[in-house]
Amino acid sequence: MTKREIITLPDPLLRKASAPVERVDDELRALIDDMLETMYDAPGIGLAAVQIAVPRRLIVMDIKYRKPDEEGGEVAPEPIAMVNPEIVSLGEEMRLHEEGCLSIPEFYAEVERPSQVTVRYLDREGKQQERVCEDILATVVQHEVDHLNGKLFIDYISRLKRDRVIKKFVKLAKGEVVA
Ligand code: GNR
Ligand code: NI
Repeated sequence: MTKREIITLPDPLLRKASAPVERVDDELRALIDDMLETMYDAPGIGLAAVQIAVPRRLIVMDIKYRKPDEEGGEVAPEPIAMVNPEIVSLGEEMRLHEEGCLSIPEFYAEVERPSQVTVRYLDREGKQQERVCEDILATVVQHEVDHLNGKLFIDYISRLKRDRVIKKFVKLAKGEVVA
């Protein structure tokens, strides 16, 4: 397994739609393992392939794992990989959750999304699965599927706040000092 570099704003790849995965083979499983290693190391609870500059429709998640030195650590990992995920239904109830993104480091904002979604996807063996995701997993899976469509959680906040955070990352990329 290899830890990969995570791209950040304003990398234009983050705004591109990812292409479907054509076959689930050993090469794809190796990519899934690299994504999991990258996510656990970050640490994060989700990662889309485009965040490691691979614009394919593939996401990984684990809402349980914490690094052993963190509070509530040493929980067994429960990795989930979804190939070509499709949200087939959304629940009516909404939930508000403070989101962050490994591609927008150190910025957090509350986002309201459905608290239950049903996702259809291929698992790491290429078998079609359907899974009902609730609560935090519902939030994360929607955040990850958004990445596959070039959408970021800052698209749900006010334009003023979004422009401010984008500007900060543009300056940072240019090597300018940010207050
Ligand atoms: O690690 C992450 N935490 C998180 C918290 C609330 C809502 C979504 C997320 S996903 C994020 C990792 C990431 O950027 N995935 O794309
Ligand atoms: Ni993200």
